Amino acid sequence: MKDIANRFLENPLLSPSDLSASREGLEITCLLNPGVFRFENKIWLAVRVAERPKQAENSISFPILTENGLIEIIEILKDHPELIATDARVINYQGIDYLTTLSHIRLLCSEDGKHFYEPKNHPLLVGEGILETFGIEDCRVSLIEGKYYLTFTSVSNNGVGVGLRTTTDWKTFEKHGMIFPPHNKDCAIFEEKINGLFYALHRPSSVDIGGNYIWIASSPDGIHWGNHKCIIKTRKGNWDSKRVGAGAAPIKTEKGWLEIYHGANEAHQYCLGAFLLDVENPAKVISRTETPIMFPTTDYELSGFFGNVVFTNGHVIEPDGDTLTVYYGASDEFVCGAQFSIKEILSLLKEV
Ligand code: MAN
Repeated sequence: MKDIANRFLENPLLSPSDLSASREGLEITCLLNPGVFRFENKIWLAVRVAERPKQAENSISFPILTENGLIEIIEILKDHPELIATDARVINYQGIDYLTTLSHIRLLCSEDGKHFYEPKNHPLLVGEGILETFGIEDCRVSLIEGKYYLTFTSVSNNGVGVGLRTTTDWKTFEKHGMIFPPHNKDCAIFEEKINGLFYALHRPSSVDIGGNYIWIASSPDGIHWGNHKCIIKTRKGNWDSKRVGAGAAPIKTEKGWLEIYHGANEAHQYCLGAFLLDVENPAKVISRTETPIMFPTTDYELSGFFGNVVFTNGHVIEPDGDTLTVYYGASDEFVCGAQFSIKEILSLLKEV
């Protein structure tokens, strides 16, 4: 097993204390999993900001949104008999699952890809309506024919699905509602149409038969999706045995579409791997890495809000055409960066 990521010496690039909370009464618990794009000669991150109230010793409290966009705080005593709180990210109370934090998406930009700041006059992207009362998360950004497509996880007590908004100026956004209903997340739209159609990777989950696998779908308009096919499954006994999910939009190479994906095992360790899809028929998997190309190793990847996690849904390709700068969430708490050689990743793929 070889970790081939060249981590930025400046890591973590962003920590919760670097930004201010979106509302009075909340504090930032985690900054994670940014979508990445170039716009107006800068590198931008669409960072997931997870917030909650300052925690009291004997209770767990977290915000949820009402349908009208107001915040409601739920507070539960830690010794309540109907509380199951074994995962830092999600609890079950009186038979209902809740998230322990509420996420929105915040735009940050940078001239050098390492020092990020909040630009003026750009809105926060927040959950809206009954399908986003537990927030929006893990935004992927794809630029297609001059328009940015933002796919993100929409969470509510109705389930976890994929929402879509589009923009050209990052100030005004068109909302297209939920494009993949629950349970679904990790949706990355290809940045080029193939034979006239949009393509997207997505990750439905089956509770009984099936699992947490990566699927591909196509669409005539980027909004209505069909022709679903399951293309990448978990591998028993391997680093990606429990769940797999797409990272950012696939990278077009001369060998095919290269996708960086995350895989988690039974112990909830999240690593990154890669697979390659046929250029003309992206539902055809050509090859896949057997071992991860990156796994949690540094302090900030091993411990934090939810330790032992490297997770990516955003990257940029540098002007040399080979250096891939991947931005990633470490321990579900910090935003970090690392560089890979695309050629090196391609050399590690094994035919399937
Ligand atoms: C999982 C984790 C959390 C996330 C929820 C809802 O529990 O990925 O970080 O908040 O799903 O998407």
